[in-house]
Amino acid sequence: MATILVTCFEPFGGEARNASQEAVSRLPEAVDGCRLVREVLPVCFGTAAARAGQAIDALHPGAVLCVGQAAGRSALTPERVALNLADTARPDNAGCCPVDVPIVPGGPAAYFTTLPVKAMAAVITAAGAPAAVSCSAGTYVCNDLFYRLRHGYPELPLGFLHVPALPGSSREGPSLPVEVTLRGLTAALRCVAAFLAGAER
Ligand code: PCA
Repeated sequence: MATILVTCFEPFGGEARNASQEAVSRLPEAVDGCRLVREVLPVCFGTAAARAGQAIDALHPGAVLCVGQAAGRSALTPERVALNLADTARPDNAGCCPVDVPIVPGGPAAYFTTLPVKAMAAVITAAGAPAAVSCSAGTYVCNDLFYRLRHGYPELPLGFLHVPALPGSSREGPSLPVEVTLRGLTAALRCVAAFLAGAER
């Protein structure tokens, strides 16, 4: 049975909850013949990817889907691009606040996802959750994780999905109930499972 590693993030930025963690914790043990292994990551530049890397090295998953919260977005957004740039005015959970620095000095400016983002967006929509392909994962910890993993595991089917904040979170702006996010996330993972089955054939 193939394994899909699904990572999410702990709360950050003074919020009590992170929508990615709430949704990922509600996932079933398996979808469409793929075992799902969950990992909660710290919102820390570098450390998040190191922890995810340990899980990848231990599990040898067939695919990895990293999930994070994007406050301000109203849809689930599979990310197309990881940028070689860390730039934030908001410290991470360890107090790090990189400005205008490359994630991997000398590394490529960007990596594309190796997951089928358009198909994922289509199945999320079909499952009744809002979805759109995104071309920017930002320049904070989510992008840092995505870039470092694409850099370190170039052959692995690997991508990132941003999800909206939860209703009642401390930030103003759009939100989505966790049940809706979970429905979309499950559909996206089914799509990844089908992609893996197709790749094995
Ligand atoms: N979202 C942040 C980091 C952790 C999370 O859930 C981001 O988009 O970078």
